[in-house]
Amino acid sequence: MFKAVKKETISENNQSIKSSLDFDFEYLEKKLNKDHLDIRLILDQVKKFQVAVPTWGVGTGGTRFARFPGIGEPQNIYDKIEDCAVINDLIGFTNKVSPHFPWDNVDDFSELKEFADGYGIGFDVVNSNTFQDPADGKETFKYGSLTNSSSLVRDKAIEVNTKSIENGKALGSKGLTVWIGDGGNFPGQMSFSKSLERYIDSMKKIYAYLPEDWTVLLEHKPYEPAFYSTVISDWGTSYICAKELGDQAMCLVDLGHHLPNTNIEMIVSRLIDVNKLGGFHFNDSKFGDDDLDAGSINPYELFLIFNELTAASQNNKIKNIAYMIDQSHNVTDPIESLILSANEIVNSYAKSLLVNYSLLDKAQDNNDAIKSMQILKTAFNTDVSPIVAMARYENGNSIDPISTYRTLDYKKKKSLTRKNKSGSSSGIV
Ligand code: PSV
Ligand code: MN
Repeated sequence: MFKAVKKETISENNQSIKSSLDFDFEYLEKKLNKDHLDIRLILDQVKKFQVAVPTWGVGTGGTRFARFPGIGEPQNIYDKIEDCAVINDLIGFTNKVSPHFPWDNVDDFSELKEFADGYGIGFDVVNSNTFQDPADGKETFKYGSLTNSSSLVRDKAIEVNTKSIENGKALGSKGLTVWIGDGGNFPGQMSFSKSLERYIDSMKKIYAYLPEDWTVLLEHKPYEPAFYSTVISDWGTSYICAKELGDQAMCLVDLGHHLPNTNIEMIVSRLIDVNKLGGFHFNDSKFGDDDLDAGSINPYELFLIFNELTAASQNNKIKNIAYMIDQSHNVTDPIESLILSANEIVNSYAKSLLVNYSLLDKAQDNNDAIKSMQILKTAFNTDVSPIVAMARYENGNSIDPISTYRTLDYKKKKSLTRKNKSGSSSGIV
């Protein structure tokens, strides 16, 4: 297999800090032992954790106002795969990417798959884009896609989705995420009722096209690009539609797609209970759909989400949840942001593995609010970074991925061949 980062570079960098990691790991092992926690069992689970990187996340994002590209920006899906391979070679937790169509369209998908295979990169759930106009046609999605009042436009939007499924099949994917920007800016602009009916009708056609072993993930979002009403605005609407479509339809929770102060971990629990939690888009936010780096603003919330997931998984209530990142990196090198975000996600997962759920059950049954809260806080406050670093090391990756990455001078070298288009364009991704 081809390596984006040489094995020797990783081991050279690891060599000088391995004894320090051993020291921290042994200290944590003793600490966890006191609570009858076996650090090796936790490490084994952490070593298996995977979260997919969005292909659109390795390019610099932007806002409605401007985009400031960095140097050596990926110019096409092949460059994006290379950047994702750098991330995965350094951390090992991201061996799949989640592509977006038509952004990542190529003429020959088997060639693309072969290229990615060569780097040890696979393809997770694919995404369809009907929030921008299709490049080829007369139809416009300006007034909606799957919910448009024109059946011609709806058919075009359905076609974007069925083509995405075809592309995904060629790439070895097993799922499609559908997020639409459809909605209205004015009261009265559209019928809430008819647009939802049209959504379900269009989705039924996409669902009928789905291979048997595929899942379709419905992604909700309260506002933006529509600022008065959005057709699939919340998890309740998403659930109603997934239920109507059938067992292969599940709900996807993008952490940024909730109004401020929403209890997202409770939504996660509800979707688990109704058997409709299918996947995540991880990111963080302060105000709205900010698409900031996972765990950078509210790491406790991320932990509480994993707390629900781990509790449910220990009770065999969930399987095959698609974990994906969905972020926009406006001021950082996206590779560094994605390295840290994936690690934050793994970190939260590792912390949730420290929670003693039978003790928590008892405390809850005894109405002991303080004890219950303390059980969660103790896990959250434990520094599990030696476990996550050891997982990376034992998987053959970097103990300190950011400093290893910086020794590569990767983007500077890439800038010799990857030429950015001049000027700065706007655009949210
Ligand atoms: C929309 O805000 C979203 O979260 C959807 O997942 C899109 O596919 C993605 O961002 C990229 O625009
Ligand atoms: Mn998303």
